[in-house]
Amino acid sequence: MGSRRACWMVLGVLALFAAGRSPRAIGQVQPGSPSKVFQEAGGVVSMEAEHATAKGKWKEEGPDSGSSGRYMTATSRRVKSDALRFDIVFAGAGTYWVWLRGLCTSTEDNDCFVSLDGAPAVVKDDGGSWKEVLGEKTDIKRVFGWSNEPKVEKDFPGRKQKRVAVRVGAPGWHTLEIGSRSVGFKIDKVVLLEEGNTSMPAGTGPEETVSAGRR
Ligand SMILES: [Ca+2]
Repeated sequence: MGSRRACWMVLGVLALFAAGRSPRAIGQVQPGSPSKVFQEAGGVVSMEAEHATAKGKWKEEGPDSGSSGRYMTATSRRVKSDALRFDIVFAGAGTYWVWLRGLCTSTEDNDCFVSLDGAPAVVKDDGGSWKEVLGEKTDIKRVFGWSNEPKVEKDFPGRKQKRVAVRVGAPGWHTLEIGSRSVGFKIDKVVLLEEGNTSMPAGTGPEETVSAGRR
């Protein structure tokens, strides 16, 4: 083989390699890599779990037939610092219901931690005061579905009717974290709806509300 022919072959292989690589690199988000930044728009924040910044032992999986794109699975138990981190720009202060599109594998492993800027999520008690919760849970198995139910102590009054919220004290940057509490707990999408909006997200939920900004 002549040296010129060999040179053209090497260039051809390099070109094929580059062409094959670039489409896969676009839009690919790996756990732990810099993620999207989200924004509140019209009282809604919508975020794919796989677009969070994953810290610690979360595994990216899917897509499955019932998931919105890919999803994240917790692989550690009660390690709050193993968390999906969502950076969000809020246009205004307010109280937001935290809807999780998720599923659990058993009633023993059916919950996660939820915090905003390091403070645990809250529910309104029977007296109308906001109280911190242990976390958020779902009893949905096998197929992804929406849940807004708190994980609270068994003696918490009216616990079945309570709904998990986070309270945003001022406009601007805030950080929502979903911490690992149950092995095998899966989260597909997270949607925040302002307090006046009491409806459950439908289907796979609203389009992602992505911000052009960078933190
Ligand atoms: Ca998803």
